[in-house]
Amino acid sequence: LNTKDLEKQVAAREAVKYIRDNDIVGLGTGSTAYYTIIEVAELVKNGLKIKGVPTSEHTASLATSLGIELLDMNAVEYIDVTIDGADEFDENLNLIKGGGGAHFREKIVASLTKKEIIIADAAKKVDQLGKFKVPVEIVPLALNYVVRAMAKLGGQGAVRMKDGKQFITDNHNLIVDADFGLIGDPAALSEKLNQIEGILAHGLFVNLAAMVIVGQGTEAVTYTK
Ligand code: DER
Repeated sequence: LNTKDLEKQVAAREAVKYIRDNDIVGLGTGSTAYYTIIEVAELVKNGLKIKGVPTSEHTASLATSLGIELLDMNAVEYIDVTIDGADEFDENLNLIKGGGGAHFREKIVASLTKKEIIIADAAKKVDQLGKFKVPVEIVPLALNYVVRAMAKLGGQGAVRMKDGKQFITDNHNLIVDADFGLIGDPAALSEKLNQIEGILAHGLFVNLAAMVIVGQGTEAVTYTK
């Protein structure tokens, strides 16, 4: 594993220490959350009794292939602990997520979760959010309206492409990655984006993370508010 992957694994191994027997565990999406799923599968093999709630079809199939029993998010009233990645996090544990295109389901799972644990390699820590563009999941018929509305807020949005075609999410929607520049007040921008009809979910996760665990070399560093 290269340094960054080792840091992801270090963070994942620290995060799974918060999982208890009979927990309902939110399973994140992305290359960092991947290491969590591997660790959880190992614990399940050794007798840990948990049920997982996946944040994407990709995570669902990976978890199932590794023997983790899954629940649909409609089957639970709360989730005990979720372990997920992020594209950026700041000192207030506000996040930008959605780099993997899964942030709508991730945000629902995070909203259901008692203890939302974010894991990351050291490069994800920033002073101010915004170097990473804000992913916004949009219902296709509202695309042009939403792009214009975000432009009025100072966000230049471009539809995410994959293999030369518009990227389609698990929920059959589009993603626009919007460049707002450095974001001085993530909570305020989040509120404004929440007002735009046609946005299913945006990647600013404000006041959702309980802690962020960062792999720094071989050490796990835990940030709390
Ligand atoms: O799409 C997502 O929200 C992912 O969690 C993403 O933000 C982090 O992906 P990575 O762990 O592959 O960098």
